[in-house]
Amino acid sequence: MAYENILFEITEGIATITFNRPKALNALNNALLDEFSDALEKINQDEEIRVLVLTGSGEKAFVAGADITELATFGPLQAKVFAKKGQSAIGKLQALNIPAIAAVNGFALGGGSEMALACDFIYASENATFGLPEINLGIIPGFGGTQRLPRLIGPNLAKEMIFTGKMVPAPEAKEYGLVNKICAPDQLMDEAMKTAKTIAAKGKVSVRAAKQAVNGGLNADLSTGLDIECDAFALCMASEDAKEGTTAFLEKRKADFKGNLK
Ligand code: CO8
Repeated sequence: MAYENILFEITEGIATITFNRPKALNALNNALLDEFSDALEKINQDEEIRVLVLTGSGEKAFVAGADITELATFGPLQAKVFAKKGQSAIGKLQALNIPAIAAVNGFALGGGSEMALACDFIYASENATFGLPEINLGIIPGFGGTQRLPRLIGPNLAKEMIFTGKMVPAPEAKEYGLVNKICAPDQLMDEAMKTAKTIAAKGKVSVRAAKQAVNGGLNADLSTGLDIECDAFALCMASEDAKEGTTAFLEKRKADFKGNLK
């Protein structure tokens, strides 16, 4: 599939997807969601890719939400199809077998916030603004915001954001626990890439297992979560990386993970 609404690059095992409709502040339309979904499938099939970084084109926006021009033409059935398409793409992002970092470089509104919420963590530029302003359009978040936001920042802060549609600047978003790190705008991608490289240098099996254990346990009770962790731990112990990591420690040298899924 040719991409016209996203940029997709892979460098040294790190994939970058850039939402690329800067004239519409990278708003999510049908075509963009199809391309995004296609790129995520490619990433999941490519064992050489270790980390995904998501960002937006231009200085103003990560993603300013679903494309309201397109949204305004939908009847209820089209709205349901579009909401399912967005949820499926964003679900694929959350379920990606490698870590995904959102580098939020401006407005992350509506579907844009929901996209960032499905990443494993968020770095934001000083000028980033988060929000779920759907209430101002007479609708509600439809790409998972009513579900993922309360799980991340707690129900009360999430409800305040959803009921008021308020804009949340980066420092406040960090206080909420929505954002891990705030960076100067010109440092944002460097910081995200630096962390991506750190993760990419770890064992491939253990990084994937850690993500599965955390995500698998989040929606389960503690006892089920601990079982998930045990299974993931056992899987790691069978890997070449665990052999290398423990041997390197005992030999007092730095581990040299080969990047195999064995
Ligand atoms: N969709 C389409 N176009 C957009 C969007 C958008 N979401 N946001 C901005 N644009 C366009 C503007 O129309 C404008 O285009 P043009 O230059 O042709 O007039 C251009 O981008 C620049 O925008 P502004 O001139 O408005 O820039 P400002 O700096 O004045 O304002 C804002 C920036 C505050 C981000 C403002 O553009 C804004 O409020 N945008 C809309 C934000 C919003 O409400 N997002 C939520 C959308 S709904 C959603 O995401 C629901 C997801 C679930 C859907 C479920 C489906 C059924």
